[in-house]
Amino acid sequence: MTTDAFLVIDVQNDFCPGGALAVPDGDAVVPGINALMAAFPTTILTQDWHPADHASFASQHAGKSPYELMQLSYGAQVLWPDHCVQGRKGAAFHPDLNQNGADLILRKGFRRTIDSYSAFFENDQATPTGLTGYLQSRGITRLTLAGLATDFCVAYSALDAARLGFEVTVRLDLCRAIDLEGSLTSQCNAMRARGIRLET
Ligand code: VGL
Ligand code: ZN
Repeated sequence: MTTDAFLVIDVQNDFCPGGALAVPDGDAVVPGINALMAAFPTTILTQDWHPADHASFASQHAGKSPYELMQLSYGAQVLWPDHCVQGRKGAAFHPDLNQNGADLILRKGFRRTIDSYSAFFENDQATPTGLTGYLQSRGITRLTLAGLATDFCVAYSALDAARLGFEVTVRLDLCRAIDLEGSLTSQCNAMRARGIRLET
């Protein structure tokens, strides 16, 4: 069990009802995530943490609307409503999330020109966040993921973790999805194909 960690993705106000990029029913995951923390020796929280002029925001591109695709330097990027701006209320964790239970809070997406869905690599799939080293140096080999959103930051993190050789479980019952044009189904299929265990 000491080789296990619980990785809780982006349970922040902007992804909960009333937030700037609200995930339907997003806040429903909070009680179950809090309860599950007690079962793990290590819990890590991630926090989407963007500058106000972040390149993933549709507002930064003339004539573009949220949820459109755009080519950025590293490839295709979905454009989002402004969300999780550093230091603002929308970027704060949901007030009921147990932050005291976390060993590490990892911020991501703080570079203006590049998004970071995954907790391991930014969206160029090359720039590391440092999480791999943290986990490996602590001897962690198995990860359980939960949080928001299933089909973006949770799935990207789970897929990277599996590629890096971790044994990965995603607690779908403790995740909620954005589901853009079938993204929930396609990401669940991709995770299954990678050998990730999806628990409901
Ligand atoms: C996320 C879109 C943009 C997520 C973050 O946490 O899934 N999605 N930024
Ligand atoms: Zn974001």
